[in-house]
Amino acid sequence: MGSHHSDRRQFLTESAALASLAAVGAVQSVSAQTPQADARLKDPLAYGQPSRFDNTVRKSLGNATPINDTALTTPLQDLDGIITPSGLHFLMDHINGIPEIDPKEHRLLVHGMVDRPLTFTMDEIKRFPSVSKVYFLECNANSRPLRGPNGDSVQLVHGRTSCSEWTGVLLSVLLKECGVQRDAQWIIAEGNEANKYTMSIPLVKSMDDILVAYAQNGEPVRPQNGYPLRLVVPGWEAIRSVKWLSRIAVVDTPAMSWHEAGNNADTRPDGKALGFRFELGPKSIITRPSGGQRLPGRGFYEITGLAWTGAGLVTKVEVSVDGGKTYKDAQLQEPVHRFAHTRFRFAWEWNGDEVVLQSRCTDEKGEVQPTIAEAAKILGVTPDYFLQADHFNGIQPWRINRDGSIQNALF
Ligand SMILES: Nc1nc2c(c(=O)[nH]1)N[C@H]1C(S)=C(S)[C@@H](COP(=O)(O)O)O[C@H]1N2
Ligand SMILES: [Mo]
Repeated sequence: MGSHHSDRRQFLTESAALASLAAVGAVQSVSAQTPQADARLKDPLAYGQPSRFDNTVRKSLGNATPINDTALTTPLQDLDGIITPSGLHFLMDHINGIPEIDPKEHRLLVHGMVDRPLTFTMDEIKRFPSVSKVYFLECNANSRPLRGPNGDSVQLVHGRTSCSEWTGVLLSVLLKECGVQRDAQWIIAEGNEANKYTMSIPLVKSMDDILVAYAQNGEPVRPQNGYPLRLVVPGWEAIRSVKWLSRIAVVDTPAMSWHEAGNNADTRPDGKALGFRFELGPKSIITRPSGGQRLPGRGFYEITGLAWTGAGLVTKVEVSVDGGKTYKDAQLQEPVHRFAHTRFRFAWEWNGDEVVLQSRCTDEKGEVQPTIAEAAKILGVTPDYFLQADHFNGIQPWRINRDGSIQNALF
């Protein structure tokens, strides 16, 4: 482990892939080109803000859990297209306060079962070939609570998912740089907030498509979303997408950290824990019209919403306007990206009767979004399990009453 505090020169000599980049010459330090943060505060045009007539904002779930969580939800009902503006990305933190990290001081250490333990500065990470991908994140606790004062709001129930264009370097590139040893099976990723949030991820996924991201929608990742560096693990429960990433240990067994073996391993009624759940199932939500809204009268409406799946591509979204008796294909808005939110639209004429609207997603693996009854069966629980537990990807019905008001029709 002695060599992991390599200086810049040692990093470059040890790095075969970067040798040619070094010859290109010095790229000016990115941080040196960034204006002072207070320039933004002094000049409202230095960094643009939404119109003062627009009040599209995140909402807090309050004390969602007994620990010191921050839980802020994306206003899905107010957004269009598939990109979540960075300032509206949902937030889930198991900490008190956001770490303030100077990117010049930040380091990523990769060590453990590797031939060459290395530390990377932010400038070094940005010299590797970069990748930009549109990926959603969804908290494993999304779509909870389904009942109670929050149950009628698409934002408060389902707003713990967002979608950004993330830019960074593939984790596999950094791991190859260090030379992963043959018996390695897992990585343990750690954030550098005070309590060192820790997650284990199988090496197979780590060598595949995980991003070590420094940019979100074209600008540096927001402080709350992991500035200056975070993992983005496409298609998997967002608990693995470690923010403020500062250490990766390559190992042969998972850490069984509190966040993966305690807090996020829900216990079923039979006493078995739902630990190490990775890939998210197919899911879709009608965001307009949705709970808490009110239709002004009969006539034409465009039903719209979002679909996503841990399998990769959303291949079909169907909409039912009769509570699931019959479904018709919705239109998918281009471009459709793998592991991204997919926008769907469906033209509809409301005749003023009470109706139940719902959507159903099918993905590239041929998996179909389940009803709540089917979802419960998959986990071996009863539907009311989802009133207090995680991992709900069931169909969300919204009831439109004769007066145009809309409610959650699940419970
Ligand atoms: N370091 C660190 N990483 C973290 C967390 C955290 O508390 N600390 N929360 C995790 C959880 S539970 C989720 S759902 C996602 C949320 O990412 P976001 O806040 O950028 O939306 O980050 C994950 N990564
Ligand atoms: Mo989460």
